[in-house]
Amino acid sequence: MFTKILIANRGEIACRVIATCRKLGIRTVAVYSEADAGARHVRLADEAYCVGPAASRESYLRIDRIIEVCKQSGAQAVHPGYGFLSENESFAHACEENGVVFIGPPVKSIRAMGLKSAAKALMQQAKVPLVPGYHGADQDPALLQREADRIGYPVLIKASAGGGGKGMRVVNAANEFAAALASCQREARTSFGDDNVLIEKYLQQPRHIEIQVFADRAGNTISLNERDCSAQRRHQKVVEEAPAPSVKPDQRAAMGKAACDAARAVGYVGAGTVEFIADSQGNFYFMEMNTRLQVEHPVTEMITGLDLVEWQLRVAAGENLPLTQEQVPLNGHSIEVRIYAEEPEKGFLPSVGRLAYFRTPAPSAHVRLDTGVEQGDEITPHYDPMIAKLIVWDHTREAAIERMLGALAETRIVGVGHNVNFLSRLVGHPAFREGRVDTGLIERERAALIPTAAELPKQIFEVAALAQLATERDQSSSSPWSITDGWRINGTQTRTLQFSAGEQTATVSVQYTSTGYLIGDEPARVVRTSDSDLRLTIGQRHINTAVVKSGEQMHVFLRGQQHVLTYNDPLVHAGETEETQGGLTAPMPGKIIALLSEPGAEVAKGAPLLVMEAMKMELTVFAPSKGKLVSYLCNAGDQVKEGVPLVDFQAST
Ligand code: MV4
Repeated sequence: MFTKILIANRGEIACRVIATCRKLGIRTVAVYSEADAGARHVRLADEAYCVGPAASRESYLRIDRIIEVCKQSGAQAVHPGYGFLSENESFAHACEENGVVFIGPPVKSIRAMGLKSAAKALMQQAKVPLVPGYHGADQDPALLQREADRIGYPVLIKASAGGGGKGMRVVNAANEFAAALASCQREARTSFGDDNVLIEKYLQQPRHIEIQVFADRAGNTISLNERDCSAQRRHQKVVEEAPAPSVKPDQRAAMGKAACDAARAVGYVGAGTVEFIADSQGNFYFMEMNTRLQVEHPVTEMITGLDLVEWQLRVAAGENLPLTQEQVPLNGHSIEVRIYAEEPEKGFLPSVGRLAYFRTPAPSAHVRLDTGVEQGDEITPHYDPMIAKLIVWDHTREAAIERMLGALAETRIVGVGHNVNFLSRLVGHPAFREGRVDTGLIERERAALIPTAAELPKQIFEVAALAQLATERDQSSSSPWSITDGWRINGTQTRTLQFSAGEQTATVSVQYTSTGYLIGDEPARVVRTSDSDLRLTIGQRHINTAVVKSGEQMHVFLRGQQHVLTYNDPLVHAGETEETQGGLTAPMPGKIIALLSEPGAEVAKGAPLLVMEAMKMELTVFAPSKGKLVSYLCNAGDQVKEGVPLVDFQAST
């Protein structure tokens, strides 16, 4: 086994690989871009090397730099994760040339599956089921038209060099074919530099079912069951599960065999995924093979109890597969959702910003969370906006759905927009619950999954009001209500709190009583059980909720949905005048360029103290008043996060 490997990736998958290495006693080398200097994968690895600026092209995709770090660090092998260089033939080849083991399939397998027409021809020879279609070399438009007519409409034209849904055109009738062909070829030429196409019978709303395969160098190839990844949006997977709700044991066996035949046909070694589409009659057809570990591998791990990264490392180190096909377990049901920094309400617009608050359910035998970020970290525009993968397991699919809804309700994210509410609605949707999941589900049920902003019920505001009062009570030493006068002394026993949410405004009046509060004529109590969790009682109702304040915003987490309100706090604006605005903490994430003064120096108000570079601009941090620069808390060259103290400064009076 290796003693040290390099992980040529970032984010959750880099952290995931590091976890297995730690378990096996393998030392880890991380690479990172300038934007990721403080990232979780860098913090977790034993060593880390910067490979370039934020842009992936200049860092995570720099084959030369990554090979250089292998040599420098003495890493014996490279795990490419997914995305980036994971299916890049040149990278796999460069590793080989430099005596570093590429933890992935042989170059020839990557190449064989890279071109779809050639891959389909190979699959045909191996008797893997294919959608009726044409994947020949002759690209004469008249011939292609005849082939489409023969297959029968609707047909799908696909770019031969494409994948993941790029460059596809549906053609419903013969007279639309020529125009669709020309448009597909144009897109293929610009996107892939190759305008070859193939034609297939178009299956309406198929299921996406994929088989996890594993092969070793001794020629053993096995299937680790299937995953259903039909819940997608624009070819981006949203929910994945294993086993597939529609697959019966004999179809599983047939798909598993077909997937192993596909892998053998290209001399596969390591972890791979053979993707099929399936119709409602149980027919299935080969689509493509992904020659890497996939994002959704955890659901397979949950139902098999296996560590797929461990298997990858063992196979790459020359060991044989530890199980035979008959020994592969299939226990219970697992579901994964991808938590993205994107706003479904705004057309799934990606969101960036700092994770001001980030709480997830405690890991257990039922709940797993794979992430590359922690509270306080930044979601940047440079990379994929996935915040985390939440994975659950239970004995049955129904129980797993309940687990997922519970785990989503315990997921609290404040600071960036996210899709958690959307995921709760999707997993809780009747069609999903009943296993009626196909590739058209999200689009069809859009209205139910992304409701337009409705009036919030009064109870949300009552919860926010009680949370606000409880916060004041819990911080009573610093609460102006207890310092100044108070309501007790003055007999001001009623508080009136004002909130807004979008266009809506609400006023909640709360009376203090000896045992708690009175809202309307209902007695209320508040028990705080964590920094955000509250147990409320209003009248006879018991309400478990969580409330996170972020400036004037209050995020109320109630019954699996997150609501954002504004609390119009009369005190916030009262105390503002004396504050010197920020100044000595980093106003945004960036890099320290120069320190301009000396520790111990007495400086005048407005004296420049340091220069940093952020968002491609230089900005200077000035002394907020006359005073003493006690010490610098950073060095030139440091990458700093927003809010990090930069200077210990003592104002003189
Ligand atoms: C298809 C298809 C219908 N019929 N092929 C899209 C991604 C690529 N891997 C294959 N894709 C499809 N190929 C035929 N002959 C429908 C899709 C498809 C799809 C497949 C899987 C998951 C989501 C999808 C969404 C739209 C279309």
